[in-house]
Amino acid sequence: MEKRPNILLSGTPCVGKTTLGKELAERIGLTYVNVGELAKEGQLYEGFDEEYSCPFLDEDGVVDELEDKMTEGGVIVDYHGCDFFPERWFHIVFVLRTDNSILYDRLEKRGYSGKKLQDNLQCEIFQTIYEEAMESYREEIVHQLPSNTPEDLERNVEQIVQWVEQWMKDHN
Ligand code: DAT
Repeated sequence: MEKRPNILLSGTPCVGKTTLGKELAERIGLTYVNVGELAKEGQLYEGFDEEYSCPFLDEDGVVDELEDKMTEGGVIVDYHGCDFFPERWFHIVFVLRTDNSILYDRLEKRGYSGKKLQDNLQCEIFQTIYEEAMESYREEIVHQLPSNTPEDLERNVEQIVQWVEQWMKDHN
């Protein structure tokens, strides 16, 4: 069977992971997996986060759930964290980045306010997810992508499509 790469899309909530991931999946026929949705469907939670009034993700449960699919290849994974996936899963990691004022508006539109909104903005300002990615994967495979405008989206899609096509040529 033809080998296909696995791609991780990470970054602060609202940077555009879902938008990019779904568009990409459609364009190149890879499978899109939203880890948040997966957890919801399978009730892959453990314990409760009092600070944010939401359950903690059952990280091992998510990894077990995805293992077979990832081994097969051709999966785009979307999640706002990236340090608990096995490093071997991913051939490339993209961390999407959005300017503060734009991100503020997107978070507000999603219904975030107060501490939750501020914490997510800080997460982006301190490039928390980028650093998490650089610590969790080989630096050569971690890339940041600007994700502010529809033009950024289009450029990101084009670039990743090209990368996937080249990867498939090199590995098949
Ligand atoms: P995430 O999956 O990272 O939480 P999303 O894909 O749901 O983010 O996008 C959040 C909002 O921002 C949504 O209303 C779509 C919009 N958006 C995403 N990428 C964008 C881009 N490149 N330009 C303009 N708007 C974008």
